[in-house]
Amino acid sequence: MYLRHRSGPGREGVRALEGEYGLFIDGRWATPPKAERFTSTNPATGETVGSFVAAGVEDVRRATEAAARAFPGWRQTPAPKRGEILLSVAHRMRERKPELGRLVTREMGKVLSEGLGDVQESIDFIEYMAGEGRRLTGETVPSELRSKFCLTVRQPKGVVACITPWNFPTAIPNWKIAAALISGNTVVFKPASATARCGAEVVRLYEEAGVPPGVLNLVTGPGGLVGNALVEDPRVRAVSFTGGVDAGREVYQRGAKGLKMVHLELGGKNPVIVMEDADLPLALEGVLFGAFGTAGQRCTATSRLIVHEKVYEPFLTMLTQRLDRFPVGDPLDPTTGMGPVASADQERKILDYIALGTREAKLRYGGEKLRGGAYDRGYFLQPTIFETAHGTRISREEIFGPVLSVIRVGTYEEAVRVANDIDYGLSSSIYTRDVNRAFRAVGDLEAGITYVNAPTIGAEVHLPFGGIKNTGNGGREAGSAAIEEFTEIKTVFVDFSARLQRAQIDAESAA
Ligand code: UN1
Repeated sequence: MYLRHRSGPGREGVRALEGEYGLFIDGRWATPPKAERFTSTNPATGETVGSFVAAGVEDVRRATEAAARAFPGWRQTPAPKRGEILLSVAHRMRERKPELGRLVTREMGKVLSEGLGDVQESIDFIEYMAGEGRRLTGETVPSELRSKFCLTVRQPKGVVACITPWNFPTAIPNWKIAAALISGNTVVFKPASATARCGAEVVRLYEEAGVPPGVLNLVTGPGGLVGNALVEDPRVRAVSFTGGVDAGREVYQRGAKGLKMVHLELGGKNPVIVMEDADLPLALEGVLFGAFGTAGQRCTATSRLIVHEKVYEPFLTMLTQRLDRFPVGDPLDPTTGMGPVASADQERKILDYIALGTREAKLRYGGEKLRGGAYDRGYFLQPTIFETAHGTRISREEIFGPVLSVIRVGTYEEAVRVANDIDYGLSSSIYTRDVNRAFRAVGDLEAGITYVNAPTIGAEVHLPFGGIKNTGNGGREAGSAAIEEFTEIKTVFVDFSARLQRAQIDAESAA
């Protein structure tokens, strides 16, 4: 017997069960018999935020079957109608933004303004995709023959798997789900276990907005089991994954066996270059937000600061003095600059890198785990700055924490060389007042995203997002690129000449 959870419009829903969630398969919340459960916790306080089913292979199968059954009906639903449902999701999310923003902060630890920003990014993207339902454009081009019409149309891929990380627990799921659904696909969604409640609440909004049963399904559980089962399921035609490089490589390889489209958004080691003519107070605010916003746990976080020697010491002094007034603490308190890191695992990994950094570079600021009082309940680290030569491990490897490596350079050319000599290529930035140099940098920096006089974080949803090198495998999400990821192109030739016309052969003689 499945335990049915009360859920849906007009009813008490899962909150009545105090954050206890089932799987959402074929339009129903249910807990499989003898299911094991896991919990998510607040990284600031250690309190439990939600309890979830550790799904098994059999649950994944039921979810992909439900998605496959729902696919013919959903693909036939006119895209503008699909868009109306998305608009309703966005509307509901706007109404619940304060509550959802707090949930993001409670479950993931980013400060409340950023928790609300995460939800706003979801709303923006869902609304943008709703409008896309009235476009989904193809191309119309001339034929080489007479009385023949050539065009392309977009078709959905089928069942897609969306596997998402914990650092943007509502935004990244919505980037994937809304783009997949407007394109006519059906979805099986697996959120990161650490932020599964945010994932489940996102799904509830789609449910309440009237997404038909089976069109969006939720499975929770460990990536090694649930994620792999999803990627390998023969019904799944495409996979969209955001996470670490090692996991991404594995997803890619497993997907390749089934010749699936695998979209990967992986790591970054994003540089900010501060040139000698930069507006230093502006660069200071940008570096602070880029490096220590979300406690450095963004793929786009500023993790390398490349500074021209002429402004090196003054800029670093400004930065460290500013950090003295950058309180680390309760992420729900609006005066807090930085909250905890997301989990014990994260904390351990970051502290290991800090220990490594003290051996291979010079610790300039921070470097400690914060202790005493409320700090002891969570994973609070000091914002940390190392002065380092280019090439050290801390300046090359993705740490995903509030650790900034600062590298001194003598020229623009050296700055670009250092910026580009890295395995990743997501975001990049240059602060300079020289417009010629700024535009040169746009061409020179090897990355999917370049900012001028702005930090490496803060991408807007209607532009493509993604990177080169180990950051991904060539795709882009968000923007119009999102539609490309989730559709197949069909090329159509309509011959209305009422006779056989042969391309390449008859073109010369066509009358
Ligand atoms: C991520 O860190 O994976 O540009 C996404 C930004 C956000 C998205 C980051 N809009 O920082």
